[in-house]
Amino acid sequence: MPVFASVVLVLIVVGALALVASGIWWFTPLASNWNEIDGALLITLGVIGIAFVTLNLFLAYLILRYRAREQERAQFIPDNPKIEKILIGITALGIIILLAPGLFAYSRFISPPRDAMIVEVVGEQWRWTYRYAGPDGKLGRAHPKLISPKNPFGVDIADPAAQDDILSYTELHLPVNRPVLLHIRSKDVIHSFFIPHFRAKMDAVPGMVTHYWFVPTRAGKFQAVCAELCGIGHHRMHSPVIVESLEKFQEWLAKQPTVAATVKP
Ligand SMILES: [Cu+2]
Repeated sequence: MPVFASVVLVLIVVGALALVASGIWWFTPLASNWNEIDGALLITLGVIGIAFVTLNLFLAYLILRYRAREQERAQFIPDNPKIEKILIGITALGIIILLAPGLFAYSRFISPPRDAMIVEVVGEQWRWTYRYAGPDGKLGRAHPKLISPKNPFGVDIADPAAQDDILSYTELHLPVNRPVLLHIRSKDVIHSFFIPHFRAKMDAVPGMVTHYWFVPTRAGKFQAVCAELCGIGHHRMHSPVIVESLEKFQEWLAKQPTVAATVKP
């Protein structure tokens, strides 16, 4: 039995390494500025990979080396402060290496540049909708209390800045190579707005506005999904993200409905 258990552990390690090496579950190609987030993910993979391989091979060795044998007797060692100190030191170092790069990346992820274009993302069971600031460059006020069938975003139409806001009920279009700041809201439960190619994700929480920013660096069609199990229709809560030239983007935007034209009190 110990031989079998050791062989299984070694096979699990070899299988996991082969899976990583084969690349079938590797990241999708990056389409934003966040290679720093990829860096943090790779460091995490490295640290947990080393721990996984080392611990499992060590366990396989222990199972074999110290299996029950007649001529050997177990020794009682209640504690070993020296080994405990070494293990605490290695664990602490591992946790610091795991956390630090992510914290630096996160602080930049939520600190948008001043010239970022603001787009509002509103999640509901089970779709994503979007609101763009109109020519004035400002999103009008919105409040959950104002949400109604005729005013699905809860926009305050008394606010002059709201009149020219532009609504999209299906797709998120973005110009390539321009910083975008998303303001994320939810109407009902907690969702999470995730664009895997951009390495960008944040919870949409009812009652608050969360945010992150990125620069789409590649034109093309991507997908935003919900990354929070949010009910029975969670799996179909996704929406196309189209990154295109500034001209094409403006052309598309001009065809979308404005608040003034569609939202009535
Ligand atoms: Cu959701």
